[in-house]
Amino acid sequence: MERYYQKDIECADREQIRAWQSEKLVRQVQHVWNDVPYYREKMKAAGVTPDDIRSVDDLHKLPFLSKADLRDSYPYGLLGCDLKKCVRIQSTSGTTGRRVVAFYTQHDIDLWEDCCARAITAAGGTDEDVCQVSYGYGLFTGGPGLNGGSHKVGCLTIPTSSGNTQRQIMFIRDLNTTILCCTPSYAAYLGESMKEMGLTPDQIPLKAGIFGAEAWSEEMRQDIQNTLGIKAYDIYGLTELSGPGVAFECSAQKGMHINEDHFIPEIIDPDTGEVLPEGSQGELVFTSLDKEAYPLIRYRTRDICTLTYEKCSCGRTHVRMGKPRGRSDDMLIIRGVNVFPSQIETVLLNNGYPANYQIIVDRVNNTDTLDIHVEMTPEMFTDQLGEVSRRQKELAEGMKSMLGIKANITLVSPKSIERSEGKAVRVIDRRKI
Ligand code: DLL
Repeated sequence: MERYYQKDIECADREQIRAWQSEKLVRQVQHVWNDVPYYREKMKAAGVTPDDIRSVDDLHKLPFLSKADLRDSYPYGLLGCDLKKCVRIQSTSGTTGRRVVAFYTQHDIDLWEDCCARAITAAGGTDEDVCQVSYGYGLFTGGPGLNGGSHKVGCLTIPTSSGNTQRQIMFIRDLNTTILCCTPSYAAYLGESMKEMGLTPDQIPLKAGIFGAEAWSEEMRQDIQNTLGIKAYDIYGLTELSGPGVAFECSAQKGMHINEDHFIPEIIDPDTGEVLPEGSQGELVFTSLDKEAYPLIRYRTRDICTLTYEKCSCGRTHVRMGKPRGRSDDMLIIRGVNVFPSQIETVLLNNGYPANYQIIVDRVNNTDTLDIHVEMTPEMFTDQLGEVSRRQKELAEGMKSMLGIKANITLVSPKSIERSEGKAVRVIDRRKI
């Protein structure tokens, strides 16, 4: 049963998709004008009224919303309906400043879970599957979103939440879990733990994984797929727009289809705000089309990626986003050079190291320093100093050619870098600027 492969919507032609988007956009803009004074003021300041918005072609006239707007209007300033109609909040995992609190009506939750159900279906999930949801449950959207999607698909759902690795593995083996949902870093850790227990991929019942909530490289995908013997699918989303399921990968594994019946994406130049042509790399901006409680227009995600409208071999026509290469605010500027953690990860995985590393940036005598601590695998572990220093030098050269700046590499013993059960913390920036 594939109730959530909604072919009439997911494979509609472009003209049809634009017609739906235009109709919904007009309605959504009227909704925020009437019900969200904060955004109405922004529209007035930009000299736009709902009458100016007749189709998707007018989208660029509308003002952007940024994370700062969300924080300034905390907690109720962007609420689009009577609080009485809301049935849930979720909140971001942000570590600095005020949290973002997103509100949901029952209708909003239904649509969100539909999006997650599409993602599970695209990963091959049906009501025959056992789906273990090892994303955190609670304020974080990962657990609740995929839990709801899994129910809709009709999978037997195991709500383990994150953590307690031995118990995760016990459920996978005893209940024959076929689909695993968690962050890619936790999937890698589960794989490593199962390997240590002597389990080979054919002894692990999993067939697919739905991994997201943080940036991960193609190399990391290969690693996870090989250790667990699965196909690993990417999934994207953010609390402000509902949670996971804004976009998801299909069997082609070539970019994530954005649920265009619910969201309009744009790519802009993060410095000027100018909308960029197809294929350009820039900041991803979303307009939600159906949300009642927390409708966001032209919300700047700060995620950097590209969009492609090229035909996908799976038959879906919804636009695909490339893997975000980190957030614009994840980007480190070291000695004036832009460095993304994902570039560092690519060098490590290409050289046979696991994705267990920590990036430490500091400023000594007014000069930025970049130190990368990298775990060795048990196979490469040695106490011969000459061999360790040869490896460090080799890796430093690889980093120099990828990043264009010098990095100090320290190889550390296996398992010495703390593992994460949710989003991994890779960067420690000690600079006081
Ligand atoms: O991370 C929602 C989510 C849960 C997505 C489970 C996928 C799976 P937030 O905590 O609000 O929500 O963080 C959103 O995480 O703006 C991206 O920077 C990053 N992110 C999410 N998915 C991906 C992905 C959830 N597949 C922020 N690849 C987003 C890269 C991702 N980064």
